[in-house]
Amino acid sequence: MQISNYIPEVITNFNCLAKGGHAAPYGSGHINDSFLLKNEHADGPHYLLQRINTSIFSNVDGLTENMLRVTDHLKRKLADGSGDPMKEVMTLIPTHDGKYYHRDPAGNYWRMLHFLSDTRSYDMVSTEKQAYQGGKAFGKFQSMLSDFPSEVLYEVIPNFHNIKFRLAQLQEAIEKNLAGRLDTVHEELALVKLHADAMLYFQQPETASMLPKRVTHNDTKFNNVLLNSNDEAQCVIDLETVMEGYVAYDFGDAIRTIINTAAEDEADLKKINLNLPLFQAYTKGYLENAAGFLTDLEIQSLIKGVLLFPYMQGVRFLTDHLNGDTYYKIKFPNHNLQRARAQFQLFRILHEKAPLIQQIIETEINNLKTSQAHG
Ligand code: GN1
Ligand code: MG
Repeated sequence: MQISNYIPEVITNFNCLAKGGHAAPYGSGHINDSFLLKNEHADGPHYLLQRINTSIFSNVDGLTENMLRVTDHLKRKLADGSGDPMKEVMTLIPTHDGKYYHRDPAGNYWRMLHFLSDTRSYDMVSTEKQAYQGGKAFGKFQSMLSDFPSEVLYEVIPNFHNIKFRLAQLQEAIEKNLAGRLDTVHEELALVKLHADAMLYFQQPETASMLPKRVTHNDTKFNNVLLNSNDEAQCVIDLETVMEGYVAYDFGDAIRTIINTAAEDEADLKKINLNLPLFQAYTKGYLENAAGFLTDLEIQSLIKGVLLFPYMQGVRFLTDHLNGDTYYKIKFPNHNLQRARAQFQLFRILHEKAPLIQQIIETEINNLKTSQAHG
C-alpha cells in the first residue's frame, strides 16, 4: 500500500481539523516522508504530517521527548514578550490520547505539526540577507538553549557526528562491499584516508575535556530555517536530531550548505566553489546572537567544524553508496556517489582556503567587539 493511503485513518487520531483527502508530499528531506494537509475550514491553518523513519530513529519516545523539552524551553523564553511562541517555534500536535505520535496498524509512526504559513525555506542560499538571517536563527536557537541542561537529552542517534565512528562504518562497508561498487571509488577513498587524522579534533580527549557540550540542532542545513515573506528568520525546524553536541557541529553543517555555490549533489564539480560573501554574512548573523555565550575555544573550533562537515557528509554518502543505498533516499542510480563526490570537492576547496575562512571569522569577531565597544 502506498504510504499516503494511510493518511485518512492516521489523521483521525490527532487533535486536528486536517482534511485527509488532499495530502501533498512536502519538502526535500532525505529521511522522513512529509505531507502538507489542508484544514477542513478554507481559512484554517494547515498541518504537516510526517512519517518517522524508524529504521533510523528507533527510539521514537526519546526523540519525541527531546523535541517536546526543547520546544517547551524555547516557547517559555519567547513568552516573556520577546517573540511569538506559536510562530517562532515548532508546535507538535497531540493525539486524542495525549501522545505526540501515532502508530498506525501497519506499524508506521507518525507525528503532526502546525504548518507555519507565509514562510519559505531554501535548499540553496542566494542573498547575503538570507545567509545573515540564517546565521541569526541558528545563533539565537543555540543561545536560547544555552541554559538548558543538554545532558538530559536522549542520544537519538548514537555517535551521530562522531567521525571516528563514521570512518569505522565506511571501513565496514569497504570490507563487505555489499553492492559490489568498491572498484569505482578508489579516488574518493584515497582522499578520505589522506585527511582522516586531521579530522579527529573533536574526538580527542583534550578537546572533549575543554570544549563545552551544549544543546545542538545537528542538522543545520539552510533549508531547516523558515524565513518569512521578507526573508527574515522566523523558525528553526527539523528538531529530531537535537542532542548534546559542540556548537562547531552546527556551524560547520550550516556552512556546508551556505558557502557552496552549487547543490549538495552537484554532478558538475566545476560548479562547486566558495561564496565568501554568503559565508561572511552567515558568520556575522551567527556571532551577533551567539558570541555572548561562546568560549574562546569554541570560537577557535568553528573552523574545525567547517572542514569536518563536508568531509563527514562525503564519508556518510560514500558509505551508503557502498552499502547499496539503504540510508538516504535516492532519486537516481549512483546518487549517493554523486553526493559524496560533490561533498569531497567542497571539502578540497575549503581545505585549501581554510586560512581565508579563519580570517573572515576573526574579522567578524573583531567587528562585533568594536561595535559593542561603541554601542
Ligand atoms: C539528512 O533528512 P534530512 O535531509 O533533514 C541527515 C543529515 C544529513 C542530511 C544531508 C537523521 O537530513 O544528517 O546532513 O540528510 N539526517 C539524518 O543532506 O541522518
Ligand atoms: Mg533532518
